[in-house]
Amino acid sequence: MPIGLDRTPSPELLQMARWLAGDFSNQEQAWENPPFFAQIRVAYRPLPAHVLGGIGFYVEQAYSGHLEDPYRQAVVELTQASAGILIRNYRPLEPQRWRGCARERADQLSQLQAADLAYLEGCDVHVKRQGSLFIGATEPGCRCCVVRNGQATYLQTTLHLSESEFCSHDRGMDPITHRQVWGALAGAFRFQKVVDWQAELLL
Ligand code: CYC
Repeated sequence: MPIGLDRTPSPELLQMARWLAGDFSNQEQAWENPPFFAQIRVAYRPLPAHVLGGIGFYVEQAYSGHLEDPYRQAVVELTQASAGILIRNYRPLEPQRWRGCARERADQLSQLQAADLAYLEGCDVHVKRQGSLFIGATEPGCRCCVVRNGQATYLQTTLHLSESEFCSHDRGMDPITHRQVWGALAGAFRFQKVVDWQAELLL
């Protein structure tokens, strides 16, 4: 943890954590617009406080018929920064060990340690509260490197979080042309919470 970072969660940070804690589905959007939006589930499972020392989530994103085989596993840490909220992104070093822990095997997350994670440099998401919304984007600098289908890209993501919706738009961009290589072509994914885990934040 960087020296000087304030660990006391602000009311704003707690609000964001409560809205984020849950299992989300974009079923409505996928039904409305099937060619453009696959049906996806995204789970933000609260981590026990001892894992990162603050507010953290274990994340699994999967196609809705294949929850057992997530295409992305991550850990995010919500921290208070002077200019707003900063989300640090991590990748588990042994993803297969944690597969399924977002939903069925969540009790095993108590075994997770900081040493099991690699911090993803350049992938911090900067978030600001605007009225009843949290709005965020990856830090500037094109440094969040993601290799997908053998192609080097950098990730540019945007986030809109309210009490009822989690909207995100992950786009992989070509580092030279800055054109979009992967990610939704028809705008953001719109997720609604189908299971609420905010009681697990124990704050
Ligand atoms: C990757 N999505 C990422 C990465 C970030 C985010 C930072 C790069 C780091 C990583 O690989 O874990 C997104 N991080 C976020 C967001 C927040 C955050 C939104 C705010 C809470 O802290 N993503 C979607 C779609 C789907 C998708 C449903 C289809 C486009 O939201 C895919 N995201 C997706 C993929 C990757 C990714 C495939 C790359 C995973 C890989 O490394 O292969």
